[in-house]
Amino acid sequence: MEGLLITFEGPDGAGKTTQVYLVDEYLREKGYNTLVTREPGGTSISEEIRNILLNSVHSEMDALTEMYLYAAARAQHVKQVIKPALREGKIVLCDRFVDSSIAYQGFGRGLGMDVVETVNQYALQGTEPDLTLLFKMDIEKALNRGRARSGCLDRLEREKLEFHRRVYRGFCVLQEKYPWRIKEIDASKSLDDVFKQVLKQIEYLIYCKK
Ligand code: Z5A
Repeated sequence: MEGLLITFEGPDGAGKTTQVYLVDEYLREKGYNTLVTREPGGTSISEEIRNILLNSVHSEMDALTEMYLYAAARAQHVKQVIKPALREGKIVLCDRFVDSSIAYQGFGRGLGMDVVETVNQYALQGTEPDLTLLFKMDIEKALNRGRARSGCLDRLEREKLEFHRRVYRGFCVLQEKYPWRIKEIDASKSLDDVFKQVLKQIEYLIYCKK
């Protein structure tokens, strides 16, 4: 089977990371070759960029700088990690990807979808997700879940609720624009229930690609 890129998207604290690891364990047990990675991050350069992006010290960061830094981290990640893994036939499970840039920088920061998509076309180098699981739930509840877990907030988590609402709207617009790729997961359910929804989508994708 050719490689597959599956991305996990949605508001902060919706349960994406938890599900990435559950899926990884499940697929490995079934004998699939998987790779878990994340954005921003996934390479040493991209992880350094992540530290700059999330550091709450940089409260003066301009929206354009932010967009380019996410795209720069992505360009390195795609070239160094994602493309080689896909060539090797791996199932790549990526915790956030380009849709987060469109939602957070395009809608949240107000740069607009077109600008962010255009800049990211270069970063993506022709790579597109085969499936995107969009974790949807009440954003306040999701943010509270994340905050209960980590305690201290990064630069984006410190943004006002209104910012996170615009981001969420961005994800919904993307879902309407790319319904064949972006599948909704009801993230308000229990861990097991969310896992069942996630597996249903992934197993269908694997069945279609066989
Ligand atoms: N960002 C951007 O602006 N532009 C971009 O292009 C990209 C990213 C790629 C990265 O943050 C930040 O960068 C992010 C978007 C922005 N900022 N914000 N805000 P990150 O990688 O550090 O964090 P995150 O991706 O936003 O997610 P997170 O905090 O790790 O949350 P999560 O992965 O969705 O949730 P979780 O860690 O799996 O679970 C959170 C808690 O809920 C935890 O205690 C779990 O045990 C619990 N949980 C999980 N599932 C459930 C269910 N079903 N029920 C009850 N409790 C649950």
